[in-house]
Amino acid sequence: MKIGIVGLSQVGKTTIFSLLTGLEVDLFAQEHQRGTAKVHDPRVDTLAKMYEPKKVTYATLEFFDTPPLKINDKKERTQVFNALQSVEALMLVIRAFKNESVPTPEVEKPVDQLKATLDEFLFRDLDIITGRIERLENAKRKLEPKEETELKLLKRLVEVLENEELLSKLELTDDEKKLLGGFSLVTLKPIAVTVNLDEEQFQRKDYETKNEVLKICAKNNFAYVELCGKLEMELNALSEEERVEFLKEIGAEESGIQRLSRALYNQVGLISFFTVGKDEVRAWTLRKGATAVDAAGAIHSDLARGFIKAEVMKYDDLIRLGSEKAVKEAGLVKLVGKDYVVEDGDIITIRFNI
Ligand SMILES: Nc1nc2c(ncn2[C@@H]2O[C@H](COP(=O)(O)OP(=O)(O)O)[C@@H](O)[C@H]2O)c(=O)[nH]1
Ligand SMILES: [Mg+2]
Repeated sequence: MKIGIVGLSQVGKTTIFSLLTGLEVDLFAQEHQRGTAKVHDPRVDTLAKMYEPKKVTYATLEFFDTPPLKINDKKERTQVFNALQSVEALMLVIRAFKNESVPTPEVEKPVDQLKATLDEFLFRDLDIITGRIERLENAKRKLEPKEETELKLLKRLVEVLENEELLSKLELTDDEKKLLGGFSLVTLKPIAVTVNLDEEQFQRKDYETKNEVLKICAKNNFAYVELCGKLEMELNALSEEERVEFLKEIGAEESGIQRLSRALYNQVGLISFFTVGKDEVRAWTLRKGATAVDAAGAIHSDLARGFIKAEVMKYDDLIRLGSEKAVKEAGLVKLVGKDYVVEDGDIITIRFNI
């Protein structure tokens, strides 16, 4: 799953990218960078304590950092979004932190940054769609029925965008989604808003225009995460033990980056199932609605091909009852077929034959 990090300049995009991926980055580099981030999941830690496996593997997300968007700068916008065509979701970063030594973004208030960035998203989609409409309308031939349908749909989209609304508010049929798939429209993608706070704002859990930011997020179904980039950088420099201690002191259970990775994961509609054993405890990624045979396929295509049944135990049952044996005795290990819809937190063993 690929996620693009976007926002105005000097809001902390590259800092957050570096924290998420653990990559050392040059803050002044302007080219796109990509890296992989672990999705923190305390359930994996708990399972690892229980099974003491040789290896522990977390789910991952892939991130793309981008150069800053500049307000009303079409060239810059095209560059940023062309690089993001393959991403499935966007993390939109805005800055609340105040620091005189860091130049302020083009607009200062967090809510104005959010609006300005969303406008860039809208403009991008309008550019793409109106370009396509022109090409269809200027075609020197009779349009095919499929193209007529497309043209009608595109005009519907333009109306939405011209009303300054995001395309994600539309209910599209599967056919319509397919028609639009190739355009990689920005405002159809899931969006998570991340606000970069300073320590003082982080402590009082407030910043200028927060209510307005929250309103926009709620209206558009954006995920919303607050974190303090500076604090995260300090946390990052600590050992695991010191980190736990430090987090306790500030009254948090996990770091902002850990929270962020999970919020993104959920926002994109992903769930995890687990495999457990002495060799490895591992979290695997599926889309909501995926079935047992999809789970088998995530592990290995052979398991999907030779799928017979899957044994499913619920993470919560395992924790509540304390052992796999106890879960079995309570009759809570279910044997399921191909079409079983996997739930987040299922612990799965595939029975297969090849
Ligand atoms: N004080 C403070 N500075 C930060 C924070 N996050 C990032 N910065 C600094 O802000 C500057 C811009 O950050 P950068 O990640 O390059 O922003 P980008 O332009 O959005 O990629 C850098 O000098 C960072 O060290 C933060 O939470 N607090
Ligand atoms: Mg940057």
